[in-house]
Amino acid sequence: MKAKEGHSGLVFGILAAMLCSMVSLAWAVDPEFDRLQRQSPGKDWLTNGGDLTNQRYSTLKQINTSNVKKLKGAWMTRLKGSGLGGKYSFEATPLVKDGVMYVITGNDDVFALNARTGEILWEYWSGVDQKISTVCCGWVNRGVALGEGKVFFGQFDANVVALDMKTGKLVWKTPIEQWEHGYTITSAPIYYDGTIYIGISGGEFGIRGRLTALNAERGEILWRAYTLPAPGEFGSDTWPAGTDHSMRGGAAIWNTPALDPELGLVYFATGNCGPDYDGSMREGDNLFCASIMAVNAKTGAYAWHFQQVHHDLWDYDAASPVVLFDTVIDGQPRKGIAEAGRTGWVYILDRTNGKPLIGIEERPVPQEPRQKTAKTQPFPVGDATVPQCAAPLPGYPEARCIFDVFWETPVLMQPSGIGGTNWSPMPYNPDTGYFYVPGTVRTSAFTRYGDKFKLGKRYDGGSQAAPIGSPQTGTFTAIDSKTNKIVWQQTQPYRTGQGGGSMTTAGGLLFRGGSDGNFHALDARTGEELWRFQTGFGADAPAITYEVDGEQFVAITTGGNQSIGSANGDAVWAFSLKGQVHALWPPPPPPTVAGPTGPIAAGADKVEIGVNNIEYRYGPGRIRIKAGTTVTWTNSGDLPHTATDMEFKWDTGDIDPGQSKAVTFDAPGNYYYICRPHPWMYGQIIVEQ
Ligand SMILES: [Cu+2]
Repeated sequence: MKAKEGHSGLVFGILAAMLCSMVSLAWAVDPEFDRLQRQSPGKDWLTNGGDLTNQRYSTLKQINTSNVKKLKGAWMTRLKGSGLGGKYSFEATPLVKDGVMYVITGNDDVFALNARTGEILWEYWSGVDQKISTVCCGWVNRGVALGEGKVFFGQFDANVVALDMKTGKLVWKTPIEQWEHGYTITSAPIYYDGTIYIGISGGEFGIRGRLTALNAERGEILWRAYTLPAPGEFGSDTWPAGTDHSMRGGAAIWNTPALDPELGLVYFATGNCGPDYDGSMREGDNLFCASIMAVNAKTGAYAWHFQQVHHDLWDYDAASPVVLFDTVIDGQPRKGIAEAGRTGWVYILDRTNGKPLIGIEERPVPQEPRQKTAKTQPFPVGDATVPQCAAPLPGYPEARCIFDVFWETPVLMQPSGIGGTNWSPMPYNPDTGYFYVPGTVRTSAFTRYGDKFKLGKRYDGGSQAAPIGSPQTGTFTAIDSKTNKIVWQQTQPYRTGQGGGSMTTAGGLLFRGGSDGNFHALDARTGEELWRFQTGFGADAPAITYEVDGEQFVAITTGGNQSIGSANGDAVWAFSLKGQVHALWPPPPPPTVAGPTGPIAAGADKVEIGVNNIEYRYGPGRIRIKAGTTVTWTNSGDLPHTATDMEFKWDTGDIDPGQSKAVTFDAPGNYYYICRPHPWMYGQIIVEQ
């Protein structure tokens, strides 16, 4: 009787499964595309992360550890000056389908190239408003999505756009927010089963983060999954009762989601809490800032969350894309998800329920009552990929470790708020079982000051400038997914967590770009460098690989990163074993210490900001004046900037585009200053008697 019941149950189960798959096939709009993106990429590279897992692992192995040293340039194409200029970064992952490459630049312009020859087939110029004033961290776009014969992407003006894949003609355009309210889009969407999933940026502008789902055919908004709970919703008790702080609490989504079709969940990581460095008004853990989240892929309903940083005060976003992987732990098959945080740790969870897979301990941390600090913070079992304590520096009374506290006196801490791992992706290779983690080593002087919320204005409540002369370097690390421990690690001369995009293959290789223009192939097992090639521009974007007419290619966009200071450009490079194109001269390398650079202009009393389309620069950056001189700053850029003394002795306040502000210097001395919203902009004034 029992056995019979079991049997009929099994038959019913099989019938139900068949019915379900028939139903989903009948409903799927592009079932062939969905089938392809459910497996590791081979001939084509179909999503930002290679497939729905974001592993960036290709099954191609024509190029492998034994022959990679013969790799040469196959072609290099310049994208007609799109994204060329100091305000831009080139962070895009190109996509390839059926021999055509689709690539988007930092100006949201899209190009289709012949993936075998590099010839431009069509181009779409976004015409995006150059006066958008809510750009946080440089003009970037991390990539497009494909499906249903269309190319999908987000723009700075918070529009989501669909183009015809064959012609580049506009199919639909949907505003999902207003840039004037602080919302911009920099991340690549994913497509699955007729739906576009896309995050939104603006964590420095007092936004309410969310994942937006749109109908891929017509562009209408299907639902929004908010990353900040409304009063009364689950998680709202982690914000002060009776306030609406969570409605401007940040938790942006800076990167591409992943999707598990079997579990029916879409996964993403969220950004910092707003205001970034001022927790005084937002007592509580502040869900769902700095978290990994899972929501129902059909409805957007909350499934689970794991918060990496409670009550974030350090700009410790989870900005790198989540990675789905399958593993075996204690003999049991497990479904994993991992994300490399700005804290320098990799967070490894069970993607069915969000519980730690290897172990993450809540430990007590230092307290600062005025900042309403969380009592404990999560410490993952395993190794961090960057140092988590700052070294002392002259002029700073305090050098502290991760999760330590600050108020209005600057305190040195590591990691800085830009990493560990910033937006750069972390590939996973199932053959080695390793994650490849780019890391930034940088010290920040954290300071809190009050900031009033104003719609569409910068809202960060403090600053985290790197002290003048402090080193800015990086690490590149293989982490064992079974132990969360370092297998091998390489120190890097540059801030690798802000670039250092990489990709891995079944040929046993790991391809990694460098801010000095070099593109490297490493042995994925040992990290040994097997090949390098000078691309001539900052090679900070993630690489891809694909096949056309039986020939394997490796490609990378090289156009630098304004935040790192690597060489700007508009190039796409492709490589193959039959390549004939030689390397370029090395570009100027990015700075490896923080501070103003260039000659000192004697007697100059005028400083221009954003001159020559270099948005984030003072010109001249260093001046020498006599005591009693009035210095005038004029903003020729597109964004509001400030000139703010690093010790907060003087401050121009906001200088809007086209405006000027002046400060008179009576006391002799050496004044270093930064731009408050862009603390990587440095200036120096030497005042003589
Ligand atoms: Cu600025």
